[in-house]
Amino acid sequence: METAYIALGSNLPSSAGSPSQTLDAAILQLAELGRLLAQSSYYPTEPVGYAEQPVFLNAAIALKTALGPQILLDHLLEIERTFGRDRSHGIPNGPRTLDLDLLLYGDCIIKTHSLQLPHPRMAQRSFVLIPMAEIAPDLIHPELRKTMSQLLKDLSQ
Ligand code: PH2
Ligand code: MG
Ligand code: MG
Repeated sequence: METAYIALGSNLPSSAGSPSQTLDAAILQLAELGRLLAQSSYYPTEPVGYAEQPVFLNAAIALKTALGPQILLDHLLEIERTFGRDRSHGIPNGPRTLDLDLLLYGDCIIKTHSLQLPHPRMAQRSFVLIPMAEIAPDLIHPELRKTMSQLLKDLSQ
């Protein structure tokens, strides 16, 4: 069993309803993949990267799971599809019904084509670090050797 941290984001309505209803429904599905240990608040955040899109709602969860990291990622992509996410077209970093990013899986460091752990951009994104600092302030990033709180502090300086 390992603890995985997953970032959630939504800025378009899905079959579940509004972004907040989408996050509620997605977390219920994620909880089926193991044991939900923690769930952050939902944070409205300004879009990063591509500005001409609605405000996002972002969150993070901690999940204890027996699934390996690649299988877990496959399940995340499947859940994204359940909520109408279509990766075949659309603007990179553009609006989406649901985005699930595997941030951390225990202390694993993995660099393959399909999976990179820790998530390569997590330390640059306040919309990831704010919810992570809420649920796991003292968790250490296995590559950067800093806590989530410290990474968030570094970002705002
Ligand atoms: N996701 C992106 C790009 N930009 N901005 C915010 N605020 N929240 C996101 O989840 C987000 C983003 C690509 O995944
Ligand atoms: Mg993603
Ligand atoms: Mg993302």
